[in-house]
Order: sequence, then structure tokens, then C-alpha cells
Amino acid sequence: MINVIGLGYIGLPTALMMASHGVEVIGTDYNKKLVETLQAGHTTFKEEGLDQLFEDALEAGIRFTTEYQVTDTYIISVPTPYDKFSKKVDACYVVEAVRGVLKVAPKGAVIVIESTVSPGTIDKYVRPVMKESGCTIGVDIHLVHAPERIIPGNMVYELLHNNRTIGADDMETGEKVKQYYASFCQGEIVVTDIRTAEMTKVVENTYRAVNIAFANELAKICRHDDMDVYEIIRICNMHPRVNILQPGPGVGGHCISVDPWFLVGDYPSLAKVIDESMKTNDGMPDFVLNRIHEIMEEKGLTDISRVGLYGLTYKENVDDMRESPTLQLLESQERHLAPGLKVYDPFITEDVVENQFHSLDAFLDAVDMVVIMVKHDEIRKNMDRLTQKVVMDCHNICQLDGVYHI
Ligand code: SAJ
Repeated sequence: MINVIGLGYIGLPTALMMASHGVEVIGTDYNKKLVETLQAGHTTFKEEGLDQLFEDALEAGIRFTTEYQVTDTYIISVPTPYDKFSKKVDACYVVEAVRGVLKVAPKGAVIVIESTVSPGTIDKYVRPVMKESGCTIGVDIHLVHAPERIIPGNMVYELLHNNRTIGADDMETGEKVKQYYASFCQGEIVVTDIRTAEMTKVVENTYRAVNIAFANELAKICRHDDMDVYEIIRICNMHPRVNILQPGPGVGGHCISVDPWFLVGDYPSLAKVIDESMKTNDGMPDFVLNRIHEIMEEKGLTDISRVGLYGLTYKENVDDMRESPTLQLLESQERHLAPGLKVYDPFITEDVVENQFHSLDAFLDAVDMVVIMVKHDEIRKNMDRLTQKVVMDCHNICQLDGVYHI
């Protein structure tokens, strides 16, 4: 039986996937409300295919609790924030979860850490906790790191099809854990050591962050001399060895905007490209805010409260707002003591910011200028509703005449 600790964006789909593929699973989370919601038969966030997977897992007998279980295998999937000042990973939730497991785990149990951690975190923070509790690692308890790779918006498909990495102290444990993942994962599963597994995960997200930063920097260069960055990227990408990503209003989510900072925090004198890239991405919401003011001036608009931001989530067709560029932009606006922008997102039903609307109709009635911050399918399908508005399209999805870009 597997006890999955932490039932958030990664832990829940992983637990459901294993349960629906014949593994006995109990999911544990310290958040009582979340556990009660799951016990009542409801999922806790929206994701393509998640509800069906949930039903399959319930049918297969998955259970949810706030208690740690006595079993032979644990998967820890809890958040790893970073300290905004030092830029280093904050492993407190992982350490707490390991402590909780150690209180109940029988001799020989395996603890698999799925949470993203910076290279060396397991040596530095997790092993000492195990030693303190009197455990001999590799005898009383085995340790594994199996970083997740699934992308919000396509999680269920990617859980099934992505290749995976498993880091273990010994091949025997690595192979044993591999069998659990192989119950559902159709991709290749590589077994390596723990430090390598830690590093690969952070490097993957850093690679994407640096490449997005490159696209964002190109957008700024092209804006400076009035060139079309999208056309330039499109043509460059016809070269067989060039594949530039797309500029955007900023980088959000709990991965690409967070994990690369771990390397900057741990290697400040070495991780120069990464540091600059992260600053470039973090500067994009401010860049958009400046563009809004430029465009308003050009169009003779004077009332910022007649400008609306479309989208609050960190990217399209998800309901996750963590580190979202829109939230960053609103914060920046407050710092400049110029509140008033209207906001709307079809995926966010509760009130989270001021001047927020809950229907596209009401939002469009209240604004003269629309800034497309997130390319949800809804706005793609409603482009004809924007013909009378000034439009700033941060994703190059609007074909209307006179549209402004980043
Ligand atoms: N973005 C751009 N331009 C692009 C692509 C993305 O501005 O060309 C922005 C998005 O709008 C968003 C942010 O970047 O704000 C991040 O979005 P994303 O779709 O690139 O990635 P995430 O954060 O949803 O998921 C990433 C994935 N990592 C990689 O692709 C290397 C996913 O596979 C990981 O599992 C996930 O991080 C994670 O949990 O670590």
C-alpha cells in the first residue's frame, strides 16, 4: 500500500493515477477541509480528465485521511517555496512530512520525495532528520527522489506518457519504486542517484525559464525599434536548429517562476544567465503596465478604471493563480498608487482582487480597453466582441485590426 502525503496539484493526480491502476492508495493531507471535500466525492481543482480519474480511483477504493499511515511506501508531494530574500529552497514542509512519516513507518519502508527540491536539499535537510530519529538510512528507511514533470492543463495525459526520473541510494530500491510508477507510466523511467535527480528537475524548469526570458528580451528589443517580434520568431524557428519560445506578460505558476531561483540562491557567483533571465521574466508585468500607459496616451484614454485585464490565472485554461503575471501587475499598480484596473477571469469564481467581474459581458461593458493577459479559450472564441475596444494582446492571438502588442 502507498501513502501519498500532500494532496495538491501533484499529489492528488499521482494518488488517483496509482489507485486507478491497481495500487492500494491512501491519500493524506493535513488540510482537514481539503480531505473532507475529497471524502465527499469532489475534486479540489479543475484539470482536464481529473474528474474521470477521480471516479476511477474511488471505484478502485482510494481513501483520504489527515493521518499518516503505517505502510511500506510513502510518496511525499508537498510544496517547496523559496525564501524570497535568500532565493534558497525552503524545505520546511518536506522535513515536516518526513518527520511525520518517521513516527509511523515500519522498518524497511521507502520514502519517495516527489516535491521539487534544489540539488543537495535531501543530503542537507532530510538525511539529518532521519539520523536524528535514530534511523540507519538504507536499512531502517530507504530514500528516493522521483521529481514530477507533469504540466498543468495536460496533467493526466502527461502522467501517463512522460518519461520519468527516479533517484535512489541503491539500484534495488530504485527498481522497486520504478515498478510502482510503471503501473501507469508508459514513458521510460530512468533510475539514477538522488543528487542527479534533484538537479535534473531544477535544470528542466530553468531551461524553460531562460528560453522564455530570451523571447521576452527579444520582445523588448523589437518594441524599442518597432519590429514585429512574432514574425521574427516565426521566421527564425524555420531554421532547423532554432526553437524560440513566445514572449508573454510574465511568468507565473509555482515551478518556472520559482525553481530557477534555487540555483541562483545556491550558486550566486555562477548562475549569472539564470539570474538575469529570472529578473527579465519578473520585470514583464511592469513592462506591460508601462505599455498600457503608452497605449492609453496614444489613444487619448485618460481613465485607468476603464481599462480591463482579461485573465487572472498564471496561464491559459487552468484555475491556478500562483505567482500570476496579472497579480504581479496589480501589485505593481498599487505600489505606484494608481489602482483602478478592472479584472475578469472565467476560471476564478471567488472574489480575490478589487474591481473584479464575474461575467465577460459585465466586464466588457465596464471597459474601453482590454489587455489580454491570459489566452483562455473563452477569449479566443469571443474575439468579435472586442471590435469596439482598444486591445492590447500580450499573446498574439487576436487578429483584429489595430491591436497593440507587448
Ligand atoms: N510562458 C511564456 N512563454 C512561453 C511558454 C510559457 O511566457 O513560450 C509562461 C506561461 O504563460 C506561464 C509560465 O510561462 O506563465 C509557465 O508556464 P509553462 O506552461 O511553461 O509551465 P508550468 O509552470 O505550467 O509547468 C512547468 C513544466 N516544466 C517544463 O516544461 C520544463 C512542467 O513540465 C513541470 O512539471 C512543471 O513546470 C513543474 O511542476 O515543475
